[in-house]
Order: sequence, then structure tokens, then C-alpha cells
Amino acid sequence: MHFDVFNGDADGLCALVQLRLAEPKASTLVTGVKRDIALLDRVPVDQATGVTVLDVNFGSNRDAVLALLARDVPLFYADHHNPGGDLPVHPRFTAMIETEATICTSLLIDRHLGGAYAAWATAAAFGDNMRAVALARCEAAGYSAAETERLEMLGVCLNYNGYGASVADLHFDPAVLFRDMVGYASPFEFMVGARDTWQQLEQGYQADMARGLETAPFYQDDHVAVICLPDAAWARRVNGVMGNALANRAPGRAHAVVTHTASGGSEGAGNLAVSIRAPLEKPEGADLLAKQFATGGGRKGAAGINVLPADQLDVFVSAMRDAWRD
Ligand SMILES: [Mn+2]
Repeated sequence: MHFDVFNGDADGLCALVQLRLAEPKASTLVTGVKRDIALLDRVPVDQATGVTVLDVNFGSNRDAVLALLARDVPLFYADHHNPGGDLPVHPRFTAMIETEATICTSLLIDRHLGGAYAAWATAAAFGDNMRAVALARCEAAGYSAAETERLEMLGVCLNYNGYGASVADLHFDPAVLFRDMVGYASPFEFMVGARDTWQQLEQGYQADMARGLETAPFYQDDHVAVICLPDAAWARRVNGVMGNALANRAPGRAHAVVTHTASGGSEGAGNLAVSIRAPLEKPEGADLLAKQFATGGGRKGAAGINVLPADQLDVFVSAMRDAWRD
């Protein structure tokens, strides 16, 4: 049995759609929410006759790769995250791993297939937040403004669908979505032919986003805003994409979106996860703020704290005020 292993976001989905349009193959799908990246562990080594892995970090799957190669299982691996070390050299191992900021997995597959299903790759580039690259591809393809806008909305919504604590939070299990998508040679045909699916996804995105953006800030001044979302499925879905929308509305302000994580035991107020965005106009400092907390980390423009005890929220807010006081 062949196994298709892919990240449950826009990039992972559109990468596999292109591959299976080019080379249809009965396979077992292995996927999950966007943050589930150690997916290769779920492939039973003794049953796999071949494995395709798309858009999940190699470092998180290294041991599983080696176990499969030790049994001579052919493995095709495409990804754009830092592999964190050398790749194995093995006659059965084919890897396409590139980490430039202008490439995503679907674009690697697009190149691999000679642009056979280019519009799917462009939708993925929008979804993976590579807007400039995606817009340039739309222009080169001669899409109208309306077509470009629809492709962007599709990419954004497919990306949004990947966010949640578990697949139960999502509008669509990515495996179900894949089976719908792969029936169409282009995303434009998908949005018409699978109209019910597409409308449900787009309306879900709009509704969650509206709820998120109308949530009153927990704290706000001229420099920073902290939004606390409730412990609900809609909040876990929109959490991943809300930071961008907030930043676009107030580009001079730093933002933090605070959500509840899986309950931290029976006592206490539980744990929070914090997503931090530096001001768009001066995208730095997010990493320094996050690193003040034990489980914090990230990049200058965007960082996060994985686990913040709820009783430390006030400490966080005051650290954030200090970080962007002027
Ligand atoms: Mn990706």
C-alpha cells in the first residue's frame, strides 16, 4: 500500500493534489491539523510499499524516514522547512527540500511537474503567506483581478482550515477536502464544481473572522493590543489567521492573540497559548518578548509562547507594554 503523508494546510493539500492529478494512485492518506508535523510515525513500516511526504519538517520525521529506508521502502520527500541536519543518502530516497523564503512545497511540486497544475500551486502560495510570489504568478498567467482575488481567498481559506487543536475543530478533515479537490484540474473548476464544500469553507472563515475581530481587546493602548479568545472551536480555528488581519488594520501596533490550550489539569485556571506579532511598520521585538517566558520563541516579526499559565497573563501584558512603550 502506498501512503500519502501531507500537512493539512493549503500548501500540503495543493502539493498532493498536483501530484495525484499527474499520477493518480490509490493510497492511504495520513494528515492532520496544521501543527501535526510528526506524521510519518503513523505509517506502518511493514505495510508501506511506497511513501510520499509533503510539507512537513524533515527533522521531526527523521527517525521514521530511516526506519522506512532500512526496509528499502521508496520515499519521496518534498518540503520547504529547515531540515535541521543532513539528509540520508539512499538509492530509494528522493528529496526536494529547499528553504528560501520564496518557495513552498506546492511550488516545488509545480516545478517538478513542469507547471502542469500551476493554479493549484499559486493558491498554495497565497495560503502559505507568500503573497508577492503568488501575485506575480497570477500576473504572469494573465488572470483577471477577480480570478486573482478568488484564488487568494481559496488559499487563505484552505490555510485557515488547518488550524485547530484536533481535526474535530476543523470545518473539513484535510483528507476529505483532498478527495474533493483532486477531482478538479484547476482550483477555479473546484470552486464551481464543489460549490457546497467551497461555500461552507468560505462562509466558515468569514464568520469566525468576524467573531474574532469583534472580540473586545483584553488590553489596548496606542502601541499594543492583547486579544483573549474564548475556549471554543471557532477561536482555535481563527487564532492562526487573525494576527494578520489585526496587523493589517493597525500596522503601527503590536498584537498578541491569546487562546486556551488543552486544559492543563483539574486545578488552576489552565494554560494559554500566545501568538505575538510585532508592528507591521517595524517588525521586530516579538522574539525578545516571547523569550522572556519559558516556552517562548520565534522570529523578530512573529513569535509565540506555547504554554503560559493563565495566572501569568497580567505579567505577560505588562512585559508586552514594556516591549513597545514608544
Ligand atoms: Mn508549507
